[in-house]
Amino acid sequence: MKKGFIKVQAIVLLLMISSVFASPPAPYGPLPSEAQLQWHQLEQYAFCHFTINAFTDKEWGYGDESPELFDPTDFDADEIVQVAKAAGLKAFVLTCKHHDGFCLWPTKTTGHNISKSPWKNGQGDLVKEFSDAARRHGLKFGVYLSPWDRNNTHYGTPEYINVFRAQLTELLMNYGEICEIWFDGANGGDGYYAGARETRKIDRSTYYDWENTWKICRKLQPNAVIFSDVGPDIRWCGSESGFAKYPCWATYTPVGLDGKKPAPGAVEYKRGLHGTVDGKYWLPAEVNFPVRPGWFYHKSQDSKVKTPKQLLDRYFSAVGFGGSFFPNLSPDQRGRLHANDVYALTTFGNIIRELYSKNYAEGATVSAGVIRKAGSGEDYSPSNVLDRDIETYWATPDGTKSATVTVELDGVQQFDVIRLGEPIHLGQRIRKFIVDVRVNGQWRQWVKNGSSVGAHVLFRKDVVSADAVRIRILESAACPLLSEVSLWKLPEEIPDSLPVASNAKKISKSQWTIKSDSTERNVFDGRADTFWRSDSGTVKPPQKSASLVIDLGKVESFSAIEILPRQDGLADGVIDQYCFQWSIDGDTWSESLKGEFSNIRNNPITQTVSLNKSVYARYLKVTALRVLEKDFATIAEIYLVK
Ligand code: FUL
Ligand code: CA
Repeated sequence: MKKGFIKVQAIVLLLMISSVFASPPAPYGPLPSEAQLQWHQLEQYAFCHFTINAFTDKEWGYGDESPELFDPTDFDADEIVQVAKAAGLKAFVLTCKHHDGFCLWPTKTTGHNISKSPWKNGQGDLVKEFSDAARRHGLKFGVYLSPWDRNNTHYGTPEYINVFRAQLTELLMNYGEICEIWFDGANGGDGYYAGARETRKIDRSTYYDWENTWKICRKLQPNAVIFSDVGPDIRWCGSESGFAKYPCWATYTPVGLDGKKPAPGAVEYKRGLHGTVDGKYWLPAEVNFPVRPGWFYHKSQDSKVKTPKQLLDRYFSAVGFGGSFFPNLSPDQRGRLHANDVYALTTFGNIIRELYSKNYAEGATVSAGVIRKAGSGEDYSPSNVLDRDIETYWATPDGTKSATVTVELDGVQQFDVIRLGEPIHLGQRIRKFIVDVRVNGQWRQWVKNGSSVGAHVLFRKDVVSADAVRIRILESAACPLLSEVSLWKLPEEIPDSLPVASNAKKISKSQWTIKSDSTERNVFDGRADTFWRSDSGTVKPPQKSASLVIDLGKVESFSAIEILPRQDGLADGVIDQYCFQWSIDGDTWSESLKGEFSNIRNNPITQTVSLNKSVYARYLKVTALRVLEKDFATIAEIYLVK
């Protein structure tokens, strides 16, 4: 008894002494939760947009679409999930309800759901099909539930929040473990609203009472991360292009609009591109982007699928900057993926597998200028950067602001990618670093402007033959820690084309003219950076709209009109409600073809309007009924497709 007591005392004393001379580094700043740590390890996962829009050729349904339109002829969840898996994607997040309000599962909250569709005689449940398939193939599963609902009669009233929460509860209770819950910017605007067909404005910062909705998520799926423009777990990177910006901090202080509290859809979202150094919350970036120009399937975009090279470029800006790579899959009317998408995704997967097949830092010897003193059971040696385990790391003593770690490779190695990581469970600390490589006995700078590191950062450079690599940490908010230094090489061939080429032919614009010689000709100069701009004050719905008439030079036949919005990132004058008319003689005009360019603010891609037949015309009239910002209209380019 006494002996045991002394032994315990001795251990306590030893622990006390070792904690005076050595102790683990104190955490710095906001820290990731357990769920966020798990999420960081996913790195790449699939989004999937599939609903009635695939059958109506729309990006945003208005909410008045009949459920009968949803009838995939050859749906195959296993095939889609297996393509995602072959692309190296580790989870699958499905749009269970998009803005049009159609629920892909037999919800009890609204009749506007899949049980009213002919598919599987109304017995189908797409959420179940996909969540089961994801699990069968070892992928996690996540759900997207659009807060904006252009179908629901209650949208805009407090009652709708109950409907929304009931839908969320169904999704979180009936489909097993959910890894991510995805809420978009929660628009509000015009819609069908059970026949009202009106505009319903909501106050985005108060209407949804997000705090209490997030509580439901926490209670029902405590391991899931919640995504929105403002978190609370994962932030939007502020772009749908697939590119974040470096440095890209895992911490973020969202700034609300007009001095209001930040809320989904009511933040200065472009700040998400970089995040905030020393930000208030741990809110790493998710880089979501469609593999096609749009989020939903459109036949006209079959040849515009991102190539393996274009996917890889985005990988280096997403995972490469410390965020996640989140490409979107768009099943077609069969309920399957087009051959170009399958090719691009699976080829991308092969490239990533090859990239990570050999770590050229393996077998290296690592040394550092300073090493933190380790207590018993602790290990802060520099060689910890080699094991690719984020929890083991090289640490420096308290008070250190700069330090160097040198990796002597196992002979001369050839590589073109370096990957670094911090043990983020202790926060994000490194602010500035340089990577040098030693070539023929000479050190030379390889990465010059290193800044954020976080869970992972990747730099892709020209292939180098070097026998040592050195990371010089120049600035750190607290004693720097490093958990990973690894070196990789990309395959020589990165394909940049697609197997199925387009057969859509565009009409030559060489004979096009306009009435005057103003900026109007900018719509057919073939340049994306020049645009037509109508005079200020010409667009003021519902009274005023700006029109542009083009003379094609001769009667042409075409079946689709393409409009490229201005490409300089500004929303001023970007048309979101259009009207087209055409004429053979310039006197008698066709009926108006009106519609909406959905999601053009976040994703300003070429907008294709199919006429569903070929028409003959020499004159085309384009009218801007509504624009996103300001009171004039702009168009960068117009194309006519045969
Ligand atoms: C946006 C939506 O408006 C788009 O349609 C798409 O779903 C994208 C992922 O989020 O907020
Ligand atoms: Ca132009």
